[in-house]
This record gives sequence, structure tokens and C-alpha cells, in this order.
Amino acid sequence: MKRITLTQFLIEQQRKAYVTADLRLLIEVVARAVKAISCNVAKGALAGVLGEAGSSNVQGEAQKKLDVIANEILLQANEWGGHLAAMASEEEEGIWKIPSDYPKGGYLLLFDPLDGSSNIDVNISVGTIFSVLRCPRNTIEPNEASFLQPGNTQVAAGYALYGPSTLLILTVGNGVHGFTLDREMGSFIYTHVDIRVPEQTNEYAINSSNARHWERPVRRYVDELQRGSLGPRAKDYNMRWVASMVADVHRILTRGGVFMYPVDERNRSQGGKLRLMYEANPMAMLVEQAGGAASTGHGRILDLQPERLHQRVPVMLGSRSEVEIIEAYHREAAASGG
Ligand code: P6P
Repeated sequence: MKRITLTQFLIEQQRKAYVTADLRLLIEVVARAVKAISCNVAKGALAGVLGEAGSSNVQGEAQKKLDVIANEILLQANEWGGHLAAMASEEEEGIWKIPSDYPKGGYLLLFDPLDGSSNIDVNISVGTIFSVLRCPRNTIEPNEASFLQPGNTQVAAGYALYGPSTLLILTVGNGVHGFTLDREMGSFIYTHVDIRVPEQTNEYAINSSNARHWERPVRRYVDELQRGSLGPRAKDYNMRWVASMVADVHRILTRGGVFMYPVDERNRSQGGKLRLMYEANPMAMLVEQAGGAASTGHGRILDLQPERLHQRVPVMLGSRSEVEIIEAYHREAAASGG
């Protein structure tokens, strides 16, 4: 099979008018930053990049050294190219303004630089998640409000998965496509053509240690899966939980299934655990572009109007038929007052 690089793929997408020259540049710059993050992640203890950074982020979470390194790599790679109006990161409280000595462009880049970083010190796969929005027209100075656009306005979304191989999974609104890093050449090679979420599944992903905190519809759905062939689903299921959203979502894009991080009695005041702007929205765009569905349990994630940059949201995504069952159980619970 002819080896097609990410660059060639993006040029062909530009010819089909799916991406502009600036969006192509933006994705290439993110891909280069992902290569640098992959190198740092792969060095691990050899480069003294494991362990805590001794600081905490806006989420109040202790930062790993690699959280800080990955964040700096993405900010520094993207601030000078002239394709961005501003950036937002899970690791930065406010938006990241483009330094005045650089030109500004028409896009906004949002990212979780190293998702699942609690897994770093035990050598389990982690990832980078990114989302691209257009900066609202006639914006002189972007501010937080410039970013507060529903996920259905994203022009691109993707993730890097730092696993046995480093993958870049990308959508620009024309399906989902995957690239594998060839470390010898330093190029991303097109290896996953038009990824589709398998309709049927026997896998689900949820942190079952939280079961006592779940709301009724989630308990009902998971209980039926756990009853397997003896229950209403009449088949046995497998449970997988990596605690790296990127790894769990990639498995679902590849093998089908459903990923759930529901709101529960512990995190209800925050709206859930996962962040809307740079975790749920990009993953929702990818899953929908691959034929799946992504819901809060009550409605489509991509239709949510964001109110805060770091707001959190319940996430149920994966095989469309499974998400539809989860939404039906939420409707039934609401109708019966619970
Ligand atoms: P828990 C990682 O911290 C993360 O944001 C997601 O990548 C992951 O799916 C989830 O949190 C894991 O949460 O509560 O199981 O540790």
C-alpha cells in the first residue's frame, strides 16, 4: 500500500476544500508538537520527566512534570505561526494570548495537553486531545467568551494516543482518519482509513468503583450489562477502564462499545468530571463523525452552549444504539420523577 503522509492527506483535504491553508498549517503544527510530546513520554524515567511537578493546575489537580512539559510544547509550537487568534489549555486558568510580536490568525485552539497523566508513572497509555474553533468574525482581542461556542461549531478535532505506537486520530468534518508515527522518518503515516464505530459491542467502560454514587438510569443500564446472558440483554459483556479517556475512546472507535463518565452525587455541583471544551466536545465530534453518538444522558454534547471555559459535563459516548438506550433510561427516570 502506498504510504501517504499526514501532509499529503491534508493537502488532498485542502484540494477538496475541507480545510483551509491555515487550518492545514495548524494541524501540521499540532502534529509536530505531538511528536515532541511522544519523545518526552517515551523517555520516561531516563529523562527525569516522571513524577509530580510540585504545582497544581486550575482544576486543583497536582500537575505531573509531563503535564507541564506537554503544555509548554503545545503553547510554544503554536504561538508564532500566525494561524491562531488565541489558545486555551486545561493547564491554564485563562486563555493564552498570542504574543504581540507575532501575527494572529482566524482559529482558536483548545487542548488537554496530557490526558490521563495519573497513568504516566505506571507506564500506561496517555494522550493529547485538541479542538479547533473559528475565532468569531471582527474579533480584535479574543477573550474567554470568544471560545464559548457549541461543539457543533468545531472545524477540527483529534487526539494523540501515546501507546505501543503513537497515533494521531483526526477529523476535519469529513470522517475520522488515523495516522501512525514512523519514528525513523519522523512522519505520521495514514494507517486508519475512515474509522467507523462498530454498531454491535460487548464492551463498556466506566469506573465501577463509583457505582454507589451513580444516578438511577446509569445504575439500571450497567446492572443490565452485568447480568449478561442471564439478564435482559441476553449476552455477556466485558468491562474495560484504562482511566485515560484517549485510550478508552480509541478502543471504542476501534472495537465499539460505550464510554461513560456520568454525573454522580460527588461531582454533581461541578456538572460532572470531564471537561466540555477540550475533552467532551472533541471526542464527541470524532465519535459522531465515525457514526457513533455522544450524549450527556439528556442530549447531544455537541449542542451544549458552553458557559465557562473549564466547565465539566457528563459523558456517555460510543455505539449509537447503546447511547440511545442510556438516553431512553434517563428520559424514563425523569418522567417518573427520579
Ligand atoms: P477516574 C483522566 O484524569 C481523566 O480526565 C480521563 O482521561 C479519564 O477517563 C478519567 O479522568 C478517569 O477518572 O475517576 O477513573 O480516575
